[in-house]
Amino acid sequence: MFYNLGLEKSSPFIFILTNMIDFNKLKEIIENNNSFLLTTHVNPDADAIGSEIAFYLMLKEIGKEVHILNHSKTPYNLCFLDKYNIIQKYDNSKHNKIFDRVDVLVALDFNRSNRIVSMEEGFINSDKIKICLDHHPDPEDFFNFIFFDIDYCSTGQIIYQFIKETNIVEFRKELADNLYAAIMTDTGSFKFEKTTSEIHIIAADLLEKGVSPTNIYDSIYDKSRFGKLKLLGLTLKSSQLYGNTNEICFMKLYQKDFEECNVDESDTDGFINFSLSINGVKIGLLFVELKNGFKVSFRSKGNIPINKLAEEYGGGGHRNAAGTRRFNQKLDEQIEEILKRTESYL
Ligand SMILES: [Mn+2]
Repeated sequence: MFYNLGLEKSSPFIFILTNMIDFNKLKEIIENNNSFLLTTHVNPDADAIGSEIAFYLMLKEIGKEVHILNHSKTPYNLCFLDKYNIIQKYDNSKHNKIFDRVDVLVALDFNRSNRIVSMEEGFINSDKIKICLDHHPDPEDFFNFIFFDIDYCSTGQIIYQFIKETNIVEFRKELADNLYAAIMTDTGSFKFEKTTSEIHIIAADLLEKGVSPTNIYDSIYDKSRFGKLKLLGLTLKSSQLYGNTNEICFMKLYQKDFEECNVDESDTDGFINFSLSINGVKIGLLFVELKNGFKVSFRSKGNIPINKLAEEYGGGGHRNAAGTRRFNQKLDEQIEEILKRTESYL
């Protein structure tokens, strides 16, 4: 059962059944095809990488040809998930033919083409089957099939549920490790809103498969390089309250800060959350100057739909956590305007 939300040929089929994804259709696509290209969003997090590796392991186990190509290099704290160095960084001159060589293109943990930056053109212009497994709202319509629901805490949870319901492969520890990493991080270590009793049951099941929560947490969060701590210091030092009611807290980082601390963009993971740790603050922003533009991370509390604000600037995300990237634009020229727009969301 599914709702066909698009009648026109160009519209994707969206498989949702009262908050459940139609896994039989996904299984059918997997069974009827032989080669797959998996990819995920720029600056990947553990849900992105964990989902890719889990999906890879599953497809390999049933004898498929699988490639993983990403726009970004895997952040160093997530490399432990990619034990066999399967993930390759996309290089247009080397890989541009792959989009038409495989049977199925699989988008994991993103639903907008601009999230894959250098791979965007090849991906959307391919005439192969394009599928999306994701938990972000408002998917774009360049996919043939979208398996998504915003009630899932993570893309990892979707893959977990798929394997559970279809028994397509046996649930091995390696698979469990990757899905646990995905779920743990996307729930903010089991504290965000979508941390339901069901999520804890899933976590318990993954622990039964041999996952060590201590090892996974330690690998992701407690093996940072020293420069990250220095960078956090600069980030916190930059924090300011904004607006008549002081309900907005923003922080900013510049390229010179990264150079000073000898770190990169991936080391800002988690910093944005400090902006919401202040009593009374309802919206947090982190501005980060990039080599070729800047990015903004947005967080909000309660019912403030901060993804709508991100959308105004070409980005997107979840209701309480979103972001955007502005290429070839100057951070300092836009901060004030973005903060003014932010105030209108209070
Ligand atoms: Mn995710």
